[in-house]
Amino acid sequence: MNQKTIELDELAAKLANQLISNTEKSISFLTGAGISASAGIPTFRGKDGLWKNYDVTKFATPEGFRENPELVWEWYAWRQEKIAAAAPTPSHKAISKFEEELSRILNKDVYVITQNVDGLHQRAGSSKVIELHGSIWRIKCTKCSHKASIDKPIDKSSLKCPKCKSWLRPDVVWFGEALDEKVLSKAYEISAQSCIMFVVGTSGIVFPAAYLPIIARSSGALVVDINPEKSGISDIADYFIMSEADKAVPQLLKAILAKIG
Ligand code: BJW
Repeated sequence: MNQKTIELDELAAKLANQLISNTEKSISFLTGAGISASAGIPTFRGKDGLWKNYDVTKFATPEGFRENPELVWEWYAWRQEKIAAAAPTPSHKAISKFEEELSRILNKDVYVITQNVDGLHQRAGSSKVIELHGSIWRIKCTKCSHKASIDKPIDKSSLKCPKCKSWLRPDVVWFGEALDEKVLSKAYEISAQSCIMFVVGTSGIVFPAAYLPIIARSSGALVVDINPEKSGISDIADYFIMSEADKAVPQLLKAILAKIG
């Protein structure tokens, strides 16, 4: 992909033009762990990533859970504590504000498709959030159909299903597990009818999430990748902004709104 160097103001003008001239299409964000990094929630990969010190096959696979559910729950309870103590970042807030303003000015929908399980987009006020990999704030039974939402870190003395006494597990998607069919179809549909897809803070190497920018681009969207390091998406994106999310997302979205407001 032949990406040119472009000033933020010129990029904002191109993106404003794209969203004004595609009246029927919406805007989407595909987000990953990097958007929550400045909230103090560790990413998975990279030098400060969770998996630098942990073995993924022990923590994010059904086999790992079957082998040692207590250990996996310990890891999830630790992450729940970290997430509960965190607040949405300037980038989460800017995306929510962008949704509000685009709805008001152009009656345009803004969707967030997130791989994160932390719920920070919803806490920032985004209303159209698709959680591809589930939520750390839901639990489900490994045997029966029991599911529940939780609003605080799990009590480690109640890890068994209240109905059938089997192990409860976090309602998240581990490697080798299928994503929820309805959630994935909605994500494909949104990607195909986006005129712009912003990709923020994902390594872009986990599928099927990594297909979404490809679908968006082949359906006519402009794809903007924002990441301090080159990601799996950077080369297929129309624009790659090499930056931490909080240094680029609020500024870029504000500049777009200024062009259309
Ligand atoms: C910043 C920043 C700052 C840092 N600002 N940015 C096709 C091809 C190849 C493989 C496959 C394929 N299809 C399926 C597979 C296998 C597998 C897969 O993709 N493997 C790859 C690793 C090769 N996929 C699956 O197994 C999926 N299931 C599936 O496809 O099932 C098929 C099936 C069908 C029918 C029946 C049965 C099966 C499931 C994938 C589930 C992923 N789950 C996890 C855990 C979720 C729960 C939890 O959170 O505990 O999801 S793994 C982990 O990776 C988590 C994340 O959501 C996901 C993506 O990570 P993300 O968000 O990109 O984070 P990082 O850490 O990788 O990157 C952070 C980025 O932020 C970096 O780029 C930094 O530079 C950047 N950054 N600071 C902005 N301040």
